[in-house]
Amino acid sequence: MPRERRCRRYTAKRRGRIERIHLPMSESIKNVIVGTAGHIDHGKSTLIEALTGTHPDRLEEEKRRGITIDLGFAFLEEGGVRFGFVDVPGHERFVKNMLAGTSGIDSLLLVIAADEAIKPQTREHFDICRLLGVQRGVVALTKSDLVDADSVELVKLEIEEFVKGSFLEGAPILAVSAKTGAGIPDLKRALLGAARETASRQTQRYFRLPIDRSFAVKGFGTVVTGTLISGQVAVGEQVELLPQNTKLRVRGLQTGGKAVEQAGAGQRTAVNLVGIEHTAIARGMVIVAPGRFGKTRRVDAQLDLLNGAPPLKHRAQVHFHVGTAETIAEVLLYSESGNGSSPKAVGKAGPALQPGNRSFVQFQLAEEIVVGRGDRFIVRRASPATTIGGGEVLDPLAKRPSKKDSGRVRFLNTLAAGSRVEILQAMVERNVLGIGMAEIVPRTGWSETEVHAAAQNLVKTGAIHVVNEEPLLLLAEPLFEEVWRRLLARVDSFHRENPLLPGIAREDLRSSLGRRVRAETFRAALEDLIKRNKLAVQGEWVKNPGAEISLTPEEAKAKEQIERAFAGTGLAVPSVKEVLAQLAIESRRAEKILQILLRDKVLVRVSPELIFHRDALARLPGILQGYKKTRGDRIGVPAFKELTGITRKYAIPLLEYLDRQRLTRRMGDERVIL
Ligand SMILES: Nc1nc2c(ncn2[C@@H]2O[C@H](COP(=O)(O)OP(=O)(O)O)[C@@H](O)[C@H]2O)c(=O)[nH]1
Ligand SMILES: [Mg+2]
Repeated sequence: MPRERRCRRYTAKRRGRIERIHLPMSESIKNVIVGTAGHIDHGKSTLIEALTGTHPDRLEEEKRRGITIDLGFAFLEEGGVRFGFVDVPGHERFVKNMLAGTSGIDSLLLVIAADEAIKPQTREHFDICRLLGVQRGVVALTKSDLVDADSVELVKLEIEEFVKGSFLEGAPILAVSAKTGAGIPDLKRALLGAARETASRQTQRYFRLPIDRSFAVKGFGTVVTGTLISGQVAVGEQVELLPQNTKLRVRGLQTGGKAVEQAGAGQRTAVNLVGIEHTAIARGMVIVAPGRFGKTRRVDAQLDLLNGAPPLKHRAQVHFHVGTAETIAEVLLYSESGNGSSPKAVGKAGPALQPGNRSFVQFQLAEEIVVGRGDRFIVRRASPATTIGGGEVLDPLAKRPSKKDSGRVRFLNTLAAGSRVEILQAMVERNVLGIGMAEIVPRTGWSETEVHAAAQNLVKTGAIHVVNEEPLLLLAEPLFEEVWRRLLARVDSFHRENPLLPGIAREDLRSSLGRRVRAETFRAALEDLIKRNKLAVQGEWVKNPGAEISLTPEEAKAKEQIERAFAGTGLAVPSVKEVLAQLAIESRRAEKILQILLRDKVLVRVSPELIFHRDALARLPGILQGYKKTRGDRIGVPAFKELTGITRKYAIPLLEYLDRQRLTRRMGDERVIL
């Protein structure tokens, strides 16, 4: 079929597709998640209270010790923006908790005490925010009431130097005091300014919420909370808990402390779930739109090693943090040397990754987690526990590295910098079996609509072939055409080798392709070839459209002789062997001609040794009915022999044949004529 026609058909069928899309959220309010960062005791939690009226420390131990251990949350609605604040612990022992909170933030509130200035966790938290790709924020110079104006100016200079060249370069640095309230209104204004520049989160993508807390609420049951990072969710919907693969129903939703019918990306969200104990859910798990995300133990990524970090060796062990999850991972370094396509990540160690450098890597994870393409992650060293780098997930469902896969680095480059169309093409081309929607969506994070649009584009350029539309299955066009060629060649050779057979059995044709071709691909290619009149189907046989069985004159004569031999003897048929032996042609060809007669049902095989002519068998019902009328419906073997004039050797198989044909039914030694 011409290419244009194929792609028009694809477009036409796509019309009228229905996807589960939520209506846009009715209010025009913008949701922005702000995360704190900074050294312990620099006044982060107190500042959140000064801004929102809510003290974010909620654990008994936090209140008693006066330090933040885990994440805290507070809300503020101001100037058309709904702020969700995530307060993080500053203590170096709780960086792990800090990471879980920081992964979902849109904007940073970097807190630095005027009396202490920049301290170790100021640096580490700031590094983490840079590596997580946070785009904007403000700096609050807290405890300004404790120092004089000159000191404030000095610390400001120090901070300007510190953030130079980062996303915070040029961001407001505001002296505030939670104690006197000085500077708090200015800080709110600065936060609003940053919020206005924040891009709205992707509500059109599929729903995902990494869980940071799970608890029980009296009268409601299990509630989980987290920052809703993409898509939307509504009360009554079904969601999937990963990595467990448990389907659960959403009974209720809260955002900003209020019950809502629907929550969207960029909101701190509490989800009341039906059908699970809160103790079965832990931080690091996610709830997602069913079937749209996959759990993984292998992630291909781009890793940036921090300047101050030690060199990272091939197969080094690290802590891998993404979303609210954390797991131990082994790092395989992909080499970009030479032609840029040899994976070092196979076997032998190469040079270590140097501080300040970037590399493609594979993380082999100790535990299954859920990540999406484009997710930012952080890598920490086990001891001493420090942040050494971070980066971006390129392939969340990466395959095991292999020596044979020489195109991996090129593929990762495409994933890092290519357009959607380029990425889809590369993905399809790297899958000899083809790739389906069920794999494309979790690996790319695109919506089905986006996948279809990119696929249509590639069908037009002739790069890929739509093997199946629903569910979508794509195969590289050259591979599909290869299947065509192989089918045509196989049918051709079959005809050549079996001139007396009408064609090759469908199943034999299918298995000639081997296991590297899916059943769907075989079906689609065969269908195409039939439509294009390159092949034809006759019953279970696939053949060349023009192919007819052509007999030589001797073969035609032999065919007549065989038929006559059986037709002329009624039910007292000759032995097959004898008939074939009398023919002038060789036995193998004679056997084939016999097969043709059997296939055309001129002859009927009644038992392995006995063959009858169809005319002889056609007379039997009449004979039996005549017997039934005069002598009753029972007939024994001797009576049957007498009636048909054949010996016991023939009578028994013939009666069994009649039983199978339901003309008679066996009862003890006799038959009932039906
Ligand atoms: N004088 C003064 N003390 C403050 C200010 N902000 C916080 N503090 C105190 O600093 C201590 C640590 O504050 P906290 O908010 O727990 O710090 P965090 O560890 O960064 O969350 C507490 O005793 C606060 O009362 C401020 O603006 N002025
Ligand atoms: Mg605190």
